[in-house]
Amino acid sequence: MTSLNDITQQAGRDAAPAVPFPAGFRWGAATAAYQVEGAAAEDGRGPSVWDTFCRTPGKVLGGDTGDVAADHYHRFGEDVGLMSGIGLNAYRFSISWPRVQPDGSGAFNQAGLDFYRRLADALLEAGVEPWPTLYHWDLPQPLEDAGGWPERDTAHRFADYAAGVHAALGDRVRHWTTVNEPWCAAFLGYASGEHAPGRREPAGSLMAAHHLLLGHGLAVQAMRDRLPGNRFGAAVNLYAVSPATDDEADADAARRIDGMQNRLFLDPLLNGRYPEDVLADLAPHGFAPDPADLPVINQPLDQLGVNYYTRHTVSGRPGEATQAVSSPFSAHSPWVGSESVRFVTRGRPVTGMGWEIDDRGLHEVLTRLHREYPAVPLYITENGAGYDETPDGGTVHDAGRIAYLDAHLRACHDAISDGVPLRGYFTWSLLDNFEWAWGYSKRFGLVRVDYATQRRTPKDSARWYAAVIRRGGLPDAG
Ligand code: IFM
Repeated sequence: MTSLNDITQQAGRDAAPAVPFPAGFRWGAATAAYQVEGAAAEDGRGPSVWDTFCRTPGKVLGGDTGDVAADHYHRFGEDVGLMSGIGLNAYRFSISWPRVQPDGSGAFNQAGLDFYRRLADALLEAGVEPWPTLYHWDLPQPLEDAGGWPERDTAHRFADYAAGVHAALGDRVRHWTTVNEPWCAAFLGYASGEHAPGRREPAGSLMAAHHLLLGHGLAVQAMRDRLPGNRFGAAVNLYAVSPATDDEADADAARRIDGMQNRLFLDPLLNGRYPEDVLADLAPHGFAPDPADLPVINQPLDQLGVNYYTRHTVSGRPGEATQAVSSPFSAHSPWVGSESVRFVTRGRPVTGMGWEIDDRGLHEVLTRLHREYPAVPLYITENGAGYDETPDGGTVHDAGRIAYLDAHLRACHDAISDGVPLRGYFTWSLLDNFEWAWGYSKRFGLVRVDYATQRRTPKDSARWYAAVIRRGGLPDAG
């Protein structure tokens, strides 16, 4: 096994970067509670929608669950050691709502809060800044039983939960992310049913999206009132979107998908309104959110998290070659209001998820945000590549992941040179982990996890990333 010393020493031998990032840039990696923690029934944690979903036959590949995952709950000390070996100066993790407030309302579970206090302390001691996300999809089951995100009350429960976590951790955590990828939580969870809770209710999914945004706004209000010095934001999964051809129908398909994927979230968060064309597309589904919620959603943001993986190329004409956009389980579309749109494969190289690799799309997303929306400090809160991988001679030679990360970091650098206020980059993921409906079949980690032994093995990409951080940038493209 490669030791941490090896990681650091190799990084130390590298020359000054030809492509330097600004001083103070956050170099991070990300995980999420249900994907890494395990300890699903320990120390008072209650069930979440994902515990229930994983136990529903046919929902997750191989019948996998997050019961043990990467056992981060018990091994976080070792994992923090890995982070400092790589040289990360920030770690994005999520707080498990059912671990700290098992019923989703009412009493908090002190043992759950203590876990995150210990984690934050270990990080701070190692010089790694803790960046928690409050909601990465593990809704407490009792709240789902009461109607889930389509119910307005869930947004208020989320704000109460956020205030409770903030009271416990606000003294040691400065940067807070409210909701992660509300598009996925709303539309994979409540429209296509590929994700927990597996409901297929188009109208309900739209209200889920609205209430996730409302929950974000209410949570920011609740936390900022408690301790004004902290920094607050959300993390949205944005895509570059292109029409397959210059045909008008394809242009309209691109407008719709950009509307549902990007603008449905960015416009209320940053401008305090839903886009008119998207509201018109969604009117047949009865989407008529209360306009009084918009100023609540539109809280001043201190940071915006961008999760970027690929581009959508779309056609509005029948008969184009198409590809599934998310998992192989989808029988229903997550694209409410855009059902006639087809996703076109361009034949570019793909990751193990089947997602086309398109680093220029990241530059496009960042410069578009800078051009079209009010200025806010940006962070890449997720970016990475998942593959089916096998270890080779005590490590993993993940050249594909290194090439992916290198290309996307160059896109970030170009965006910074173009004036985009990009302040940090968190790769997805620190560790191999539970990839939702794909179970453990896809690996995104810088560090391999052998799930039978829980042994951690840094991959080539961990050493590569350590060298990038140590140099403060990338070498010449060569
Ligand atoms: O693993 C997920 C993560 O939970 C949310 N963003 C995308 C990642 C890769 O699919």
